[in-house]
Amino acid sequence: MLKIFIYSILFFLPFSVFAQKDTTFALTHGWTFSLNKEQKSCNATVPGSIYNDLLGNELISDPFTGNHEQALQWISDSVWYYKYTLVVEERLLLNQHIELEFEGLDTYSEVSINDSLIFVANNAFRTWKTEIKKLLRPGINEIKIKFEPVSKKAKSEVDKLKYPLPGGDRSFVRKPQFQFGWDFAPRFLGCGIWKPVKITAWNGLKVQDVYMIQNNLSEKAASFTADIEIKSDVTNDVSIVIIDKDTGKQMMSSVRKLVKGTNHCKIDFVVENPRLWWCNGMGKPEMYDFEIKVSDRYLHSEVYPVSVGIRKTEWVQEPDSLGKSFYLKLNGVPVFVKGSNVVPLHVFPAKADSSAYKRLIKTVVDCNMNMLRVWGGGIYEKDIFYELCDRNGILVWQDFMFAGTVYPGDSVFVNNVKAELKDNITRLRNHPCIALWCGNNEVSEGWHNWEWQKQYKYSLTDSLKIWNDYQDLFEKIIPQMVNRYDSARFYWPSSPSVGWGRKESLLSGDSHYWGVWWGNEPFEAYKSKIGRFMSEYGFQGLPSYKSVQTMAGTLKPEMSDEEVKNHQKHPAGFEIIYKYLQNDYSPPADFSDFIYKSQLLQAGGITTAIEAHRKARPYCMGTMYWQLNDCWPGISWSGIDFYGRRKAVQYFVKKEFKNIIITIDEVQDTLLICVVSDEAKTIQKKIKMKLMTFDGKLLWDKEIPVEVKPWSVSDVYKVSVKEIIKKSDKSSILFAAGFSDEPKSYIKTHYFVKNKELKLKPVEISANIEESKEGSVLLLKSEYLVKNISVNFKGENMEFEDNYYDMLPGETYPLHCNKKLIKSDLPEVKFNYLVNP
Ligand code: BMA
Repeated sequence: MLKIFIYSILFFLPFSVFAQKDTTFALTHGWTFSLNKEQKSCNATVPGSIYNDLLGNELISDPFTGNHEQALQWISDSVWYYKYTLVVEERLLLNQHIELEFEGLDTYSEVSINDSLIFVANNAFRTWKTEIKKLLRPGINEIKIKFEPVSKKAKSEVDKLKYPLPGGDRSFVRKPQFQFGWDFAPRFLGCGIWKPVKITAWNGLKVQDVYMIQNNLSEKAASFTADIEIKSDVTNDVSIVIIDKDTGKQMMSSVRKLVKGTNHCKIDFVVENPRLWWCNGMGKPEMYDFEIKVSDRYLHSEVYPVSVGIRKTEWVQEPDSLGKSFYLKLNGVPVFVKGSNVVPLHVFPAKADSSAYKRLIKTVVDCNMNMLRVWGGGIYEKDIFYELCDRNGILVWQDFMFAGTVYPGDSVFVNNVKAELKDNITRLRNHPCIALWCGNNEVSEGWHNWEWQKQYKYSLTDSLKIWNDYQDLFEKIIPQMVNRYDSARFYWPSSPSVGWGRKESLLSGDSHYWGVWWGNEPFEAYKSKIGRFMSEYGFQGLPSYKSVQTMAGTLKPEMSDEEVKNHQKHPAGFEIIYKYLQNDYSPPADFSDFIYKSQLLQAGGITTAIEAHRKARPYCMGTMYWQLNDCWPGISWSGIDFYGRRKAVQYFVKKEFKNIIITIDEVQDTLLICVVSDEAKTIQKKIKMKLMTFDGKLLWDKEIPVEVKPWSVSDVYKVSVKEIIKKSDKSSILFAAGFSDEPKSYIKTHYFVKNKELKLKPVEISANIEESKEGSVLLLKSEYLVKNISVNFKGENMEFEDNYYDMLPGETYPLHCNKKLIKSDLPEVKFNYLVNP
């Protein structure tokens, strides 16, 4: 016995005495950068970007203000050097493995350690990781990165191909496509270490990845396979334990044999009586947090956290008399998707911190959305984005990062893309929020409808080759990769499936309907151009005057100022807004009035679309407007501007996305009141309706009970317009309808003439303040109609729970805001509303 004991001590000694504790540390502080090797270095922020480092060192003017953009292009065309001094203690070198990992390098870069080259990186979407133990020495070590300009690198690729691609340089460069300039974004290519960098030292074994595969799901049980990828130095037995962190329950324990190298240990386990993951508005997004503990007899052990949401998703496409349905079933229940398209939160994505993501997702939840589309011209979002979507029940339509051009088909490009796909699919596949993978944004649409063949004079052979490359990438390679790494998830090759100019676009698949805006069709067209799943449609609205002041860098900005124009990236943006505006609104008095009216115009247009889409359920099962947010202080289609201020549309959307809404339509001589419900159960409601003059005279009213059936669209009331308005002046009366259990600002209003024909005049608004738990309540009242009131406090970023609604005459409207206001603040509360000259 003693012999065995001594023997085993001797056997384990070399391992146990020298076994180091695995450690991971981030290389965040201490980076420097310079323009060339000789120049003095300045402090750099990592993760970051060259533009922010230059700005942080006060070496350039703010790229976001005025028209500095042009003057700062040299930065993207220069070579930049980043450096890090790594002080290595002897202790670190005792570890068997030391790995250096860059989660993201933007883009063409050479990384060396102590002058030995370790990577030549060429894809901002990939992770770059390698062993560096052999290159390290005790004491001072230098990590150097040389970033080559995209323009130089891309040129050699462009020259290799004998025909041009519509995206020019950008088609060849695996870097966020919008950074090349987009119709809502500036052109700042830049470079940098845009995601975290870390060193991991480990010994014996290392868990590389855990893939949680949900097998079967019933009310009683959800069965899983955890596919645990472990790197091991030796052939060895390991114990693997899966623990539910919340309950402490051991879900499964198993001993597995590892061989030297990479191992996949598949462990089955069952969750009994599973709590399901639901999206916002349909239930709770229940999550399970597990810990996977792997340990061997040499005292090597690792605890790997992994979270899952238990749910079943199916994309249904069933032929019907008109075409083919296209909708998502979550846990067996059809989901009417309500959401928006999200673009990167910052042109230099490293600058968007977790609080920016938290604020955004909070707004998304508050606005009753259940899905976001991560648009293919941006980035595979950061982990925090998906974690927040998981925890808040926000489904994600995930595009791969290809947009608005065709791409090369050579093997170097394709292999680079394959590595990118593997990195990102494996990083994201455990997130329950991801509802589908989509190949690209508007690449198929562009090829079929944007006349590239003519514009670039492609020969028939070139055309065939380009289309063949397209099909290879988006219809073979990518689906194969999805199938290999995330086989349970649905893959959809391109969004939209058919371009909006073709009638088939409304019969099946998802649609981007741009007849309004790009096609100059009136907002009314939204009522008939309804597809199965509206994944894009939109209209620009200017950000608030305060935001325009900041972006222009002037106190009295005008639309014609170069500083303002530089923030409007659509070549005819202002003209299009103006044209639509003239149809409906009286001419703006000044730029500030133009801003205000542009917001109302946008809000009205998007409301028309959302109501039409929701009323068309189940034919149409999704509505996602373009776009939710901005990546810089720009003038765009967004609902929330870069500074976080909501435009009018965002307040409207919140109400239009509630599970149960009222719509009012005037069809010929009839007013139609309709109720749309996305609720799973029958709900009893009361609707109050009235017809009144702008100065408060009641002409007609009615209250009706309604039984709102699950997932329904029902006409609940109709009345002849003539019968109720009689001889009243149509330009000074309104019809209002609202649920009796909802706030007054939610009451829907209907007018009988265009906005510009309404008799709207300056009014007196009385305001009082009451304290509330979270801040204050403003009590607002006017004896005459206040149309689209916008309340502001010193122009600050103060959140009012609602804004831009109509205030009916003689009624008091309580308005909650998130700051404490006192009586003496009242003169600082400013109102804007619609007045016609
Ligand atoms: C959509 C998007 C973007 C674009 C937007 C507005 O189709 O996919 O490419 O910014 O239109 O034009």
